[in-house]
Amino acid sequence: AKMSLMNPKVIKEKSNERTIDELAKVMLKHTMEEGIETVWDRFEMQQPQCRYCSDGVSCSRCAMGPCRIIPEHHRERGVCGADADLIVSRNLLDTLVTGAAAHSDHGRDIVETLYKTGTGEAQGYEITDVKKLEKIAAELGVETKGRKKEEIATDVGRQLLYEFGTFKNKVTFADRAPEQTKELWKAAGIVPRSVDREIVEAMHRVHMGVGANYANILLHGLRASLGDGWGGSMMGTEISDVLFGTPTINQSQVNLGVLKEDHVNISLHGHNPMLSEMIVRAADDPDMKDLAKKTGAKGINLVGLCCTGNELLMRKGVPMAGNHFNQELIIATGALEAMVIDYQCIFPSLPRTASCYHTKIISTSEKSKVVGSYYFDFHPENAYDTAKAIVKMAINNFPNRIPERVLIPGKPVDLMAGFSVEAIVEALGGTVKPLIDVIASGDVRGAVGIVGCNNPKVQHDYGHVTLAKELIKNDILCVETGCAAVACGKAGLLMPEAAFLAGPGLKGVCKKLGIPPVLHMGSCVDCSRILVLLAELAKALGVGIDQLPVAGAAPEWYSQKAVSIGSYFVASGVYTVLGVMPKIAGSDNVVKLLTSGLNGVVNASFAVEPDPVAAAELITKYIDGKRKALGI
Ligand code: XCC
Repeated sequence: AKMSLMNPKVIKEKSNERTIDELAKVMLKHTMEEGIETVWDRFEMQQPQCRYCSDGVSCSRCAMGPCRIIPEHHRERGVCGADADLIVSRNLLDTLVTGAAAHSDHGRDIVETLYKTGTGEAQGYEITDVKKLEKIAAELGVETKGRKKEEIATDVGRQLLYEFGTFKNKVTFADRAPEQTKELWKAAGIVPRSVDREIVEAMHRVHMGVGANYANILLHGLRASLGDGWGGSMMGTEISDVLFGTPTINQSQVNLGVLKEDHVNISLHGHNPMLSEMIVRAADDPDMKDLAKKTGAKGINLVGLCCTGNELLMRKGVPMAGNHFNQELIIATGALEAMVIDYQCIFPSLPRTASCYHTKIISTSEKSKVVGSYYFDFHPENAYDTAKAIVKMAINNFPNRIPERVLIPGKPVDLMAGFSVEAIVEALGGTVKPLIDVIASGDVRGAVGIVGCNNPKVQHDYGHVTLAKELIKNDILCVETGCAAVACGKAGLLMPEAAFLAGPGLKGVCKKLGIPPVLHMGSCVDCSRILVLLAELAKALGVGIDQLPVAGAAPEWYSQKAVSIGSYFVASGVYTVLGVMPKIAGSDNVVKLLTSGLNGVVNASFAVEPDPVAAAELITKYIDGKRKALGI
C-alpha cells in the first residue's frame, strides 16, 4: 500500500532534483511513496540552517558561552574576548583535526593488526605483500635480512605505532616528499612531529586562552593535516596493502543493481578493511556457502558501500553498491539481509530505516555502537570467528525477506578500478617517465585529484561527474578516491570506453594504454596514494610538488576528514577547489589567508566554486599557468 501523502508530481520532481544517479531516482521515488525518511528529507526539515553557525561565528566551547558574533548589533566579541577571526579559526582547526583523528585512528587500527599478525595474536590475517613490507622496513631502518616476515611485521608495526606518540618525533613517510616541498614545510614550521601529537596540540590550542592568533592556529592545522596525509592515512593505505595486497587493475560493477534477487545480500559499509576483508574470507567458507543454499538462496552476494567498499573493490573486485547517499536507498530495496558497519559516514538513523524492512544492521566497533543495531565485538584476536558469526546471522535472515517488497531498481554499470601507484607505474611500463613525457608534450595537460563525499547542498553526484567530464574534455587526467570515484563509476567514466568524452590528447593516451580517463585510486585514506604519485612525479622532474601542473577538488564534500585531506593537499603544494563553502565566511581574514595568503607559505591555496563547470575553468587556467612556469 502506498503510504505517502505527497503528490506524485512533487515526488517525481524531487527525485530528479535530488540526484543524477538513475537507480537512486527510482529508489527515492519509492522512499517518498512509502514515507521512508532519507538524508534529503532531513536536510529539508533543517531549513533554514543557522546563519551564524554557517559563517563559523558561533562558539560553544566553554561555559561562559554560547556566543555569536553579530557586528550589526555591536556584538564583536565572545564573552572571553575572542573576535570573529579567532572564533572562525578555532572552529576550523577543531573540524580539521576531527577529520585527521578519524583517518589516523583507522590507520592505527590497521598498524595494530599488522603488529598482532606478526606476534601471532591476530586471527585469520596474513602478510600478503612481503615486497611492500620489506620496502617499508627499509624506510624505517628495520632489519630484514634472514628474518621471517612475521618478525619484520612486528618491528614495522612497533616502529609505526611509535610515530603516533611523542617519543620518536618523526613521521617517516613524510620523507617521501621531494626536498623542495620539505624545505617549504621547514620554513613554515609545519613539519609534522607525530600523528597524535599534532591532533592533541590542536585541541589544546582551541581551549580558551591558548590560541589567540588566527594565522598561528591555521598554520598548526596544516601541520596536523600533514601528520594525517603523510602519517596516519599513509600508514592506513600502506599497511592495508601489506596485509591484504596492493591493488592491481581489475574490472567490476557498480550501483544499486549489483544486488542479486536470488542471493543473500550483505553490504559492507564504513572504512576499515580489517573487518570487511575478514567478511570476504568468511563468506567464502564452504560451511557458509552450504548454509546459504539450505535457506534457499543461490549463494552469498557481498557488495560494498562508501570507503570500505572502495577498499574491497580495489583489492578484490567486490562490486560496489554505491556511495554515501546510496546507504539508505539500498535498504529500501528490501533485498538486503544485512548491512555490516564499522565506522565513519554511517547514518546513526540506519536502524530506523531498516526497521521498515527485514534488514539487520550489524555494528562491529566499540567506537561506533549504534542504537537499534546488532553488535558483535570485533577485534583482531577474534576476527575470523566473529566474521563467520556475522555472515551466519545474515544468511539466517534470508527467509525473512518479503518477496513482494523487493525492488532492485536496474542493472549495474561496469567499471575498472585498482589504480594503486604501483599499478599505474606498471601500466606505464615500470617508471613514471611515460606520464611525464605525455604531460611535457601537452597530450595530457595535467592531472586533478577529485575526492570527497556527497552533500545534500549539491545534487547527488552532479558535482563529481560534471567536474570530471569538463576536465577530461580539456585533456586533464582525473584520479579519484572515495565517493567521488563511485559517482564517476556509476556514470560510466571509469571504463576505457569513456575516453570518447576526453580531449584528443588524453583520448589517445587512454587508447594506447587501455585505461579510463578517470582512474580509481581507492578509499579516502588512499588520498595518500595521490601524495605518493605526486612525490614520484616531482622527484623525477627535480621540482617541488607545488610546481607540478596538478590540482585537487572536493565538489561535494561534507566530512571533517575532507577538511583534513584538502588541507594536506594545499600544505603539500596542491591548489584545491572546494564545491561547498566551509564555515569561514564570518572572517574576512581567515578567508583571505586560505584563498591567497597561503600562497606565500606553501605556494598553494584553496578556492571555493560551487559550479563544477566554473571550477573546471579555474583549474584548467591554473594548470596552464603551472605549465608555462615549467616552460612546457
Ligand atoms: Fe565518507 Fe569515505 Fe566522504 Fe564518502 S568520501 S562520504 S568521508 S565514505 Ni571518503
